[in-house]
Order: sequence, then structure tokens, then C-alpha cells
Amino acid sequence: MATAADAPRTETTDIENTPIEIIGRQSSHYTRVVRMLALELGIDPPLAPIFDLMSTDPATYAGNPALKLPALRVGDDTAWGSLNACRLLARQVDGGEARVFWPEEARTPLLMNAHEVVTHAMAAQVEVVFHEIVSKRPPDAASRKRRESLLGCLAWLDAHLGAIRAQLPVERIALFDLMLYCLLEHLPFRNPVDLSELPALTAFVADFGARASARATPYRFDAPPPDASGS
Ligand SMILES: N[C@@H](CCC(=O)N[C@@H](CS)C(=O)NCC(=O)O)C(=O)O
Repeated sequence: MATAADAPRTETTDIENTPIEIIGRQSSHYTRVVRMLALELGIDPPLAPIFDLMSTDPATYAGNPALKLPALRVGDDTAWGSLNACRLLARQVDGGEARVFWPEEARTPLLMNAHEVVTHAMAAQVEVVFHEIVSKRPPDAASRKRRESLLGCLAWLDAHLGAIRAQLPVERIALFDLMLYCLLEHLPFRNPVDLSELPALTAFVADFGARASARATPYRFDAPPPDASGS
């Protein structure tokens, strides 16, 4: 019997009739990138929250064996990881993919490096928060290096932000901007870092934070539903 997965795919889904949901957390900077992109593209899919970040069951993460979030479900299709989720999401909107400036479209070394650095800094932030805040483990050589690497990325981004953004097409939604904004906003929420010496980043957050997509997606922890047993 043919399943939905066997059916020929069109590039753009019938958005009115296909359920779309983001699987992730309101407290996650990766999830926020996907949520903000959706809003920038004019859609507002529901968020199915993952409550237990320590779960080792891939089913908790929409089947992702890496045990990572977010994911995006569109009908019977599921994409794991924020970049895949963004791409699948953009394909649901007429002309959506072309409205986004994707990391692989960077042509100059500066822009390529900017994407590498912001991508790394987002991942380093996860590791720093896990080690220092969630697990409350004492510093070790690896964790010190990771924090230095995060701080070094922030300093580099601050020093080059003007030149980087001058190379981004103003008429498109740059994934770089969304990633940087979600990372910078995540710092005060989970891992306070003094940004006062980083004026370009500080100005960027203030400016980008005025967007409707930013104001609609503040970081907060998802409240688990009350226990059915009432205890
Ligand atoms: N490459 C993935 C990374 C996602 C990621 O690290 N997500 C964090 C939440 S913000 C996570 O799943 N943390 C749980 C863990 O690392 O165990 C993406 O782009 O979505």
C-alpha cells in the first residue's frame, strides 16, 4: 500500500491544509531562530514543547537520534535541526526560500567566516550552559577553553559586524541576523556575559529586538502540563 511518504512531493505544500508544527522549547536559541523565521515569512506554526531536555528517547525529539532540538513537522515530513527546519519551513511559503539569505550563499571569506563563527558560538553556548549552569560542574581545561572560544567569537563578531552586515542583502531575511540575535538574547537568559565592551553587538540587539518576530518570541521556560494524577 502506498504511504504518504511515497507520494510525489511538490516544492510548496498546501499550507492551508497541511499541519505544521515546530518541536522545541521557548527557552532554546535554536528553536527561536525557526520561530522567528516563520513569523518573518508570515506564518505562525504552533510550538510543541519538549519538556524533558534530559530524555534519552529519540521520540521526545521528533525521532532525532542525536537527541537534539528543534525539529519541524510538515504533514508526514519531519526535519531535524534548526537549519533544516528553516529550509523546510521556507518551502511552505510561496517564494519563501528566495526571501531568505542562507549560509551557503555567503561568497566572501568574511561572510563565510561570519556564518562559521555564529554557528560555532551557538553550539558553544549550549555546551557552556550544560556544563556550568545545568550540571553545575566545576571548570576544567575543556570548559575553560569552550568559554574562551565563545567570548572570542563574540569579540570577533563585534569587531566585524558592520562589514558583515554591509555584505548581507537588505531585501532578504538573513539567517545570520536571526542566529546572532537569538544567540545574543540567550546570553542574559542563560549565561550572563558582559556585552558592555561590545558596542556593535549591543546596538544590534537593541535594533533587531524591535522586530515583531523578536517581540513575539521572548525566552521563557515551557511550563509542563499539570500532572494528571494531581500530585
Ligand atoms: N545543530 C542543531 C543543534 C541543536 C541544539 O544543540 N539544541 C539544543 C537546545 S538549544 C539541544 O538540543 N540541547 C540538548 C542537548 O544538547 O542535549 C541545530 O541547529 O538545531
